[in-house]
Amino acid sequence: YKNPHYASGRTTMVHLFEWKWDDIAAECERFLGPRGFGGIQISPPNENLVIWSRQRPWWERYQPISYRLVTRSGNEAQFTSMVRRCNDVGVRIYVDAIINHMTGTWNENTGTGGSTANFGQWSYPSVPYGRNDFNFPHCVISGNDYGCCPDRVRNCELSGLKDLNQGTEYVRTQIVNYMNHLISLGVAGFRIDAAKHMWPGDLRVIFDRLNNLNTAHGFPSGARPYIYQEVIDLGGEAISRDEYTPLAAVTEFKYGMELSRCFQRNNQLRWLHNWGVGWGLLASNDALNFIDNHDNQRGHGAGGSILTHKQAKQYKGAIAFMLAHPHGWPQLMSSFGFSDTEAGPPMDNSGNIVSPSINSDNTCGNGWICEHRWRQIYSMVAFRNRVGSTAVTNWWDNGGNQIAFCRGNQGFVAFNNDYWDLNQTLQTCLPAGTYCDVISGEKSGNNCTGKRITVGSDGRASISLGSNDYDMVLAIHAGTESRL
Ligand code: ARE
Ligand code: CA
Repeated sequence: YKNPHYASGRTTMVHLFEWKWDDIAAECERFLGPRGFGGIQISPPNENLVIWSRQRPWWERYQPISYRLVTRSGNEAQFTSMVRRCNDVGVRIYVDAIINHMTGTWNENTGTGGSTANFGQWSYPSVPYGRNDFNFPHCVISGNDYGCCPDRVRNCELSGLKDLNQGTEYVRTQIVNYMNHLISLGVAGFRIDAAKHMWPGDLRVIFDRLNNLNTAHGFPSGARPYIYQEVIDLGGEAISRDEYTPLAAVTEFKYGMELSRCFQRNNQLRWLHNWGVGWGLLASNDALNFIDNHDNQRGHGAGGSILTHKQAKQYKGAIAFMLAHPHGWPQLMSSFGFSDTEAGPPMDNSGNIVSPSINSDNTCGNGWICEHRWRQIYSMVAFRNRVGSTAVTNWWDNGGNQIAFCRGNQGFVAFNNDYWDLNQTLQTCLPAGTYCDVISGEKSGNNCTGKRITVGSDGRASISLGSNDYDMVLAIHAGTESRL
């Protein structure tokens, strides 16, 4: 369950938070496929409770009312078409699977596909689930429970969301049927929402009953779904991520927390020379890494000060480091803009999601941020694809916040997070020639709209990164996007 089954040469997925299926299909064909993205985490595809009393918040999608594939993102036909069109251009789809719980208790009780529920009876007729399918006696998780009481974290309700009992054969069967339906439609794997709140033994039974990936969508025969479990473990709790790594991959929340500290100048970049397990991170193949996610970019989920698109220069620095460094499997966040942390995606008066518009410089409009379309970010996806599994070599630092390193003889990257300029002759490990820095600009024909770097026959080059430059990163590599 730890192989993402990306198409050959691809390495990186992006979370297209709250995007519609038709828009994702188009994005695969016009951008993600051609630019070498490996996959997409999509918002939950199953029917959720409609919550008009809170102006349709983004989090209504984390309140399932059935496993029918109908949401504000689209219906089953649109979902099916999206998966087909994305797989056809080499981009995999990963589903955010909410299998710990159903809805909370609300006055409204209608779903995005018209299903209803009777919360007082724990009744969800469209599955169907009833009272016997939930954990009793009914209890709600408190903040203290995380420190002491694994049984309460797993058998009580997460913020009042009705807690399914995955220990029963019936509940397991409904969940497995839902996930196998998605596998039959061609998805490559799952994010397991709230995995900390389910017993590892129950999850193992569920995972082992999943079908192999659909060979009609280009997966090799016998391929198991990629599974990454959402377990927030910053240390000090009764439940550890180590209980889940024997099952499948795990979301590495320490990754973004530590890199955010570094790029916010609360820790020096020079210490990153042994970034990886030396920092207490998960083993590389166990880790789904990211800087921010849909929760912590808006103060939900784990605490800490996390970089987001709102602090663009530092954020692009942290993302570039993630994509330049070989540890783990990286995931990018692609957001809609917000000031209200509860607000849902751009929508019209009827609650329909408004599609992103695409500007001539590749960026998005209509309220969408589309970090994955920022040049400094998508260029580093190509960098990562190019350098492959090469090692970090020729680490250089100035004893502070200026660092540089090579990836084999395929790529070179430098960072300046100091208050003064970086002007150094450094070993790039690249063949002699002229390269275009893919951060400050890009190749256009035989020209470079950014910094030109001349690598000598000894592999060395003069590197400049001013403290007032628009970006703090410089990156060149042996691929066609950079080599002049
Ligand atoms: C909403 C309302 C609530 C209401 C509830 C029920 O906000 O006020 O009581 O509905 O009606 C998201 C939102 C929630 C939202 C929920 C359902 O974040 O606010 O509740 O959707 O609509 C814990 C879990 C972790 C979880 C985070 C948010 O361990 O699994 O909390 N993250 C996932 C998703 C979320 C989603 C859910 C789970 C639920 O990514 O987007 O919630 O499906 C320590 C612990 C962490 C703990 C954290 C916060 O750091 O280590 O484990 O995270 O505290 O409690
Ligand atoms: Ca539970």
